[in-house]
Amino acid sequence: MFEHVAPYAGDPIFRIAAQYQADQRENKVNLTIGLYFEDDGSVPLLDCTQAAEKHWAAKKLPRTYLPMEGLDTYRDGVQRLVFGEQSEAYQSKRIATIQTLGGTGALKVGGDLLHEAYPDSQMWISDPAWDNHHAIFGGCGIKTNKYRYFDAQTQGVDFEGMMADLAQLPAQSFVLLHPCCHNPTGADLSKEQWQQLIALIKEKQLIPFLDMAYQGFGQGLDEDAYAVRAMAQAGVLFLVANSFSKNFSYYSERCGGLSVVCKDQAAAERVLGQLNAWVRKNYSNPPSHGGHAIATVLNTPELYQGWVGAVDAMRARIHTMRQTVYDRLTELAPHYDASYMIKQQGMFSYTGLSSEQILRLREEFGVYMLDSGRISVPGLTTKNVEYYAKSLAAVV
Ligand code: PLP
Ligand code: TYF
Repeated sequence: MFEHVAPYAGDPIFRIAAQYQADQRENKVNLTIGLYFEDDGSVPLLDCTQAAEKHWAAKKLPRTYLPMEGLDTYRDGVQRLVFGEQSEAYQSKRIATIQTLGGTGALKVGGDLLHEAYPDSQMWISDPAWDNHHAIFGGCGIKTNKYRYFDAQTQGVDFEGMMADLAQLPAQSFVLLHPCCHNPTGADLSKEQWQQLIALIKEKQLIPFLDMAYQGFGQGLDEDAYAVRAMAQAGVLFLVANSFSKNFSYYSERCGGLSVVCKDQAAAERVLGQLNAWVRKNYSNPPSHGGHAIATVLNTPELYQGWVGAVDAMRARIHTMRQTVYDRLTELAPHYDASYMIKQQGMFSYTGLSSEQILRLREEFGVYMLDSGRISVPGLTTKNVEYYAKSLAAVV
């Protein structure tokens, strides 16, 4: 049986991360997978989630099934965090939200819903992309395509190219967008560019799917949600996947949310029913442990303040590392333009290095980044940032 089944090549990100693990050198640097590390190289377990987990464990509740859509308190917390409590869409109850298995689960259920509702529509994804976007939506039966996104010259967004590509699309095409901290490039749209894009989306009647996996890692929790809130305010109907993997450092608990902004409350109720139908067909209902902890943090003022402080600290450390690399390279290799480190934001940056340079960094210096030249900035710490800057200066 299964003689015809092909081997799985694996995820290229995990493949390079494994190469790093196998490297015996003490001064090796891991800039591969998107994980947030503290300055001592550890992955944090936040005080707020530890407190919430204890609180829940002490209640000794039986582990019965959650509803298909997840916990009400969690879903309400997601809406307030993503859209803002003052949002008209939130207050009019025209958003359908479910608790999902991370951001990935939200993308999958959202893709299933979209493909069933609009079977002839195709999905358009930024070039370059987080590879899994193509895999997930392809798995939903949706044909995926690319729109221009990154300008290698400016190391910023090719906004003209992006707008020109999206302007060609038929009505009801799906467009995958990153509201902040674009993975893999770190290059984001400005507020003015979002406004122009929203106008185009309305004119062409496109269906946006916003994937927000790094809320709080760019400018702040509210600031990073600008695109989501501006779109809701403009009356666009769209989907948002949000992930708590990074901003709660809660990767394996698989916590995220899928929100669908609808015309009115009645439409949101129907859409919630369809989301539940897709959850039922995919995995029946979400797990409760992480969900309870996040719901507790989002609904308890002291714990919430603690969480905001933790996110602020993670973001500040990323900023410091970005600035340090920029400052050191300006001194060590003045001919090399490292301004992308301070212009791009969030977890990732595109270094623009050649394949030869990337390979040399890996083999000669033990500095591991993805083949695309993407670095995960939190792999840098006060201990290794000087070594990273010197290694980079040596290959450029
Ligand atoms: N979307 C993007 C852009 C990501 O980078 C990630 C990765 O972490 C995800 C979605 C998936 O998030 P999760 O790990 O919560 O499934
Ligand atoms: O891009 C990254 O590094 C993160 C982590 O299949 C990740 O998004 C990578 C690959 C994957 C799931 C998560």
